[in-house]
This record gives sequence, C-alpha cells and structure tokens, in this order.
Amino acid sequence: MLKKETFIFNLPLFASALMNDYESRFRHFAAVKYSFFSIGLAAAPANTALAENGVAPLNYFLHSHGPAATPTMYLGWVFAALLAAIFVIIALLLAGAVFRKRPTEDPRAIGREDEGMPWIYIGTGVSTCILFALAIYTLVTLNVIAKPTHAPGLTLTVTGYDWWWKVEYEDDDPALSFFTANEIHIPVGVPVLVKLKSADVIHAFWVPMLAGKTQMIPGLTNQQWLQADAEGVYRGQCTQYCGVQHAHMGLEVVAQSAAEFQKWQDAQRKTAVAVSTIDIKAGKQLFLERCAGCHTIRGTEAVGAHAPDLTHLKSRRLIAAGLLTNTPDNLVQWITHAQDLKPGARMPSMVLTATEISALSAFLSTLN
Ligand code: HEC
Ligand SMILES: [Cu+2]
Repeated sequence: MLKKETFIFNLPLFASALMNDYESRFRHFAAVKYSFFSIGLAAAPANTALAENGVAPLNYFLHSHGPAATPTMYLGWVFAALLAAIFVIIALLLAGAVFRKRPTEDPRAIGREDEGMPWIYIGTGVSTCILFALAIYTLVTLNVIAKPTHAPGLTLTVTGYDWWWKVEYEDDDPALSFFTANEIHIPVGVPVLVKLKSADVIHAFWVPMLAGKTQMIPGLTNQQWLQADAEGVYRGQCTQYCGVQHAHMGLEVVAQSAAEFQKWQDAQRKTAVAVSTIDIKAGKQLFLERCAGCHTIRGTEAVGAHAPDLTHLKSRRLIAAGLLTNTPDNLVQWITHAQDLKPGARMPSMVLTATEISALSAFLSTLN
C-alpha cells in the first residue's frame, strides 16, 4: 500500500523532471527515501527524547508558508491532479480494451489497417498541448519565485559541514556579527537572502515549506531567498547525500515577530557571561582543555572554528543538527556518547568522570 502511494505521489515529480531540473528532482526522491530511513534511525538509540518535532516530511505537499514556496506547491497540485486523471483514464481505457469482445463471426479476422487512426491523432495532439502548457506553467512558476518582491531585509550565510550547519549573521560593524548553529531565526514577512557555502562536500539547503532547494558547493557561494508569512518553526534538511549522517543533518528556521527577532539577535550578539562559582570555573577549565580545539565560546579563549559555536547553546531548541532536544540530560548523553547517537559525527564521545560531567554541565548551563 505504502509503495503504491509513494509511487503515485512521485508521479508528478517524475513528469516534471522531464521538463525542468531532472537532477534536483531525482535527488528529491532520494531525500524522501532517506527521511523514511531517518525516522527509523531516530527511533533506534535509547529513549532520550529523540524525534521531538512531529513535522511530517511530506507536509510541504499540502502546506507552504511563504511566497518562495506557495507557487511551487500549486504547481505540484496541478501536476498531481492531471497525472492522476491521466492514470485513471488510461486504466479505464485499458480495462475497456481487455473486456471488449471481438465480433463473433470471425474471431481471427484482422481489422482494416487504417481503422482508428483519428484517435491516434487526437491523443497525440491532446498530449502535446497538455505537456506544452505544463512546460509553460513550470517556467512561469520558476520565474515568479526567482526573486523576492522587494529587497531582502536580512542577509545571512549558512555553511554546510559534515553534518551540521554554521549560520553567520553578518553586520557592517564586525562587533555586531555573530555565529550560531543549526537554528536560523528570521523576522516574519521579510524576504531573507541566504548565502550558501560548504566547508567540505556538496550539501543542499532545503526548508520545504519556505522555499526550494539549493546546493552548497565547496569553493562557490550560491544563494536563495526565503520568507515566512506566519510565525512558527520550519524544519529544514540537507537534501544532497553528503555521507553517513546525511539523514541527521537537519535544521530549524524560527520565524518571529520583528520585536522578538530583535530581542533574539541582541542576545546572540552578547558574549558569554563571566563565570563565578568554583564548580562553573572547573567546568570552564575543562572545556578549555578538552573542547576548545573545536568549539568557540565568544568571550572565552575557546575559538575552535570547525564545530558549532556554543556561546548561546542554551538558547537552541535542538542539538546535533536536529537529532536531540536540548535538555541537560541530552547534552550529557551527547557529549559522552556522540558516536553512539550519531555514528561517524565529527565529535568524539568524550570520556569524562562523574565529577567532570557535573562541572561541565554547570558551566554549559550558563551559556544562555
Ligand atoms: C574534534 C572536535 C570536537 C571536540 C574535541 C568536541 N566537539 Fe563538540 N562537536 C563537534 C562537532 C563537529 C559537532 C557537530 C556534530 C554534529 O551535529 O554532527 C559538535 C557538537 C557539539 C554539541 C551540539 C551543539 C549543537 O548546537 O548542535 C555540543 C553541546 C558539544 N559539541 C559539546 C562539546 C563539549 C562539551 C566538548 C568537550 C567535552 C566537545 N563538544 C568536544 C566537534 C567537537
Ligand atoms: Cu549534507
């Protein structure tokens, strides 16, 4: 049953693939497969509150929340409806042909050769017109979503890493620029320009309810724009197979009112607060010794550049690129068992004593 539905669902994708970007549509199909795969994986290791946000991977077929996504959703509907209709018509004609009996007089007689030709002409003519109309509709849609209606109100840079996302909010004043990871905040109703880079292999940035997908290619800066028309959290996913943890390379776009966004941005611009108690100091010392080679905490000597910036770790909803909810327990689980939870991730499972864990936890809990 599932197979049949998946097949029917993908018919419009196959058809549109013929007309526009065959490659990216094909990848889309692969992404659908991988998200089923990822549901299985996420459910596997321990019950550490894994898959939290219940956003179904295929929801974008029914819901879209921005001008960069809605026109393509309608295009998908038209393709699905039309191709479903063609499927039904062909099935009926086929059934008719199977059940129609030959005239009884001479069962082996062959009909006249030119009989039925007008039907061939009509069929070919109608199909050609329909395909041509769909091609034009596709091109018009691509043109409509190519550019935002007005100039972007926010520009940010997202860099793909195996298997997480670095997010940079640039400002003309370098003191106001900051980094975060796996969670993009945007003001609602404002076009946002997203510059896309890669630090290692080819990734692809995709937040299906807000916009289409764009590849992130090493040495190249691509860009796309997106805009959320309603406040909320929109799930995104890497949609280019990039290695063993590709399925766990998720992100979230949090669309907020202008005031909320401003508040978030002001908080992110701050460096980490100075620490006071002995426990926290010990945790910080441990962090500088064991974690600072990879991670940055602004306001401390930790300036590692190839792992998520942890300056405001506590402000994030999820950790490890969407794998776990950000609770103190999950943080400890992640730090000590990263390789069990996300095998192959570029962070080792850290071997720590109970005292070290509690000191480290105390320190990490100050990063809000
Ligand atoms: C060898 C480099 C390396 C070291 C050492 C390292 N990490 Fe990481 N860490 C990473 C990478 C890479 C990720 C992203 C993994 C992913 O999501 O695939 C990560 C992710 C994390 C995250 C999740 C952040 C988020 O927002 O998703 C936390 C928390 C974290 N590390 C804490 C620590 C702590 C605490 C230590 C020291 C005890 C540590 N790390 C040591 C590389 C490192
Ligand atoms: Cu990727």
